[in-house]
Amino acid sequence: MSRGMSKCRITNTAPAAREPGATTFGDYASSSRGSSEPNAMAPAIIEKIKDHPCFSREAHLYFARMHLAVAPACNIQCNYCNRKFDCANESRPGVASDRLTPDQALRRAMAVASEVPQLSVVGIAGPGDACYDWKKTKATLMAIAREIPDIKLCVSTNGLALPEHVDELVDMNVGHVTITINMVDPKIGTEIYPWIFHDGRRYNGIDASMILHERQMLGLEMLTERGILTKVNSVMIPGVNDEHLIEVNKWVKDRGAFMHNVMPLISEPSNGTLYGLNGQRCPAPLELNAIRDRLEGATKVMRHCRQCRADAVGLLGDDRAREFTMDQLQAEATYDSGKRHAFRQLVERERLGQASEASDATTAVAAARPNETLLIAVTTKGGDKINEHFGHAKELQIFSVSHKGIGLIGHRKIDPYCLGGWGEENILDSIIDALAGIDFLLCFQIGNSPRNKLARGGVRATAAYGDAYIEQAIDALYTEHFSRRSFGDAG
Ligand code: CLF
Ligand code: SF4
Repeated sequence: MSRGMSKCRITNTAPAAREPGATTFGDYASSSRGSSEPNAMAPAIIEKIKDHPCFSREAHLYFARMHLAVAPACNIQCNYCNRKFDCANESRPGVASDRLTPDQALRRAMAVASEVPQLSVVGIAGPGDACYDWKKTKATLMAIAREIPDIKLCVSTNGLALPEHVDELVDMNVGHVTITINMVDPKIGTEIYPWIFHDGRRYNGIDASMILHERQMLGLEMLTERGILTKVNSVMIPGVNDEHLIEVNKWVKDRGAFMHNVMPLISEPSNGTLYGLNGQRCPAPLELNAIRDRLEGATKVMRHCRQCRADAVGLLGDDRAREFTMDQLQAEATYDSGKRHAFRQLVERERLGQASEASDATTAVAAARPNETLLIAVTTKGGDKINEHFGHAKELQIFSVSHKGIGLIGHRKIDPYCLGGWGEENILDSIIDALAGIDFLLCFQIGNSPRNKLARGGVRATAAYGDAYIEQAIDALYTEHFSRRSFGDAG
């Protein structure tokens, strides 16, 4: 399980060009038509990522994952982790309200797969380590594969116990594995890991980090050799491994990692982690973005991670776990694939239209105009559309647009402005803080009062593109902005 989050509410601020490392459907749609675009991908890879919400940015607009918290035991200690801490309102890795047996996990998965049409992936991400707590992980994955055969299986691990289970992962048709790798220099590892438990004994200090490093590299190589798609998660810890992540990226790229996800450290003192208690700071949004920009290259850089709970359910950023607690489930679960199949057909049709429109929008912007970057915040419920009311939004997706194109650069969490039908002024103030550096806000609807206050805070908000595709709307806004037409909005 990987963990680490910040109390920083803003996760990105700096502008970037079109997210070169991230995958959009436009990218792989064109590659399937034989394009020579740099992002062109083999059809087999496209097939693996096109409905995995973490391995494809575009897929996360449509598809959901669920985590089954069956693996509470862990074989290492990270200084950013305290598994005793739990809060139903916390959204971060390692947090889980229920620890499930494999039988309970199967019931929950069948209920969610029958009710959540977007569900495409079942993952085991702790709340300890999936490969160390192997019996429960394996029993759960086998049961899911038997009862819900059309679902993708995904595992997240610290890597220490990974090598001995790689062949079983292959046998169970687990297609995606994430390894949390925070260092490739064991000296740096001593500042992150006080101990590990391996081969029946405990190791401390440099020995612990040396063994962990060797096992992580071996596991990654074995997965690559066997054709399992891998993602590496790294927790960015300022002053400890921030610059070192460049080196980590080289090592994992050389060993075939498909994607690298650098996540900000979360170090709340109230979580009781060593870092939290010692005052270790979390990275500033600009620092995080700068590292991600420097990693862009052969390995894709993930920018849409939401640092999910170990029992998360639903689209990234829209957790539905509380709808599927064990006490709400039927004693006898059955799986009905109808909703998921109907949704998939809908998405296929939608994607065909969206891909060409997004591609046209990006081409139009790239062919444009002044060398200036705009930062645009968008409220969305999914489907790549501007379809969320400003007052209901819990997060903002942040895009940059310049003559280089359009790209997602991250998201910022906010509290919903409308509570019980009324706008909360103190929440609006915090939203204005979260919008620091943003030029425009595009949403489905917004009232006059918050729109005027946002304008005084320097953010021009509009509902003029409500229900439009995001990239089309950004293209239209960019064109309008630089042709200096008046910027009107009906609210
Ligand atoms: Fe879960 Fe992780 Fe599989 Fe995704 S999450 S096990 S790869 S299905 Fe995704 Fe959540 Fe980020 Fe993880 S957004 S924390 S990267
Ligand atoms: Fe916590 Fe273990 Fe995951 Fe580290 S690997 S974050 S100690 S559960």
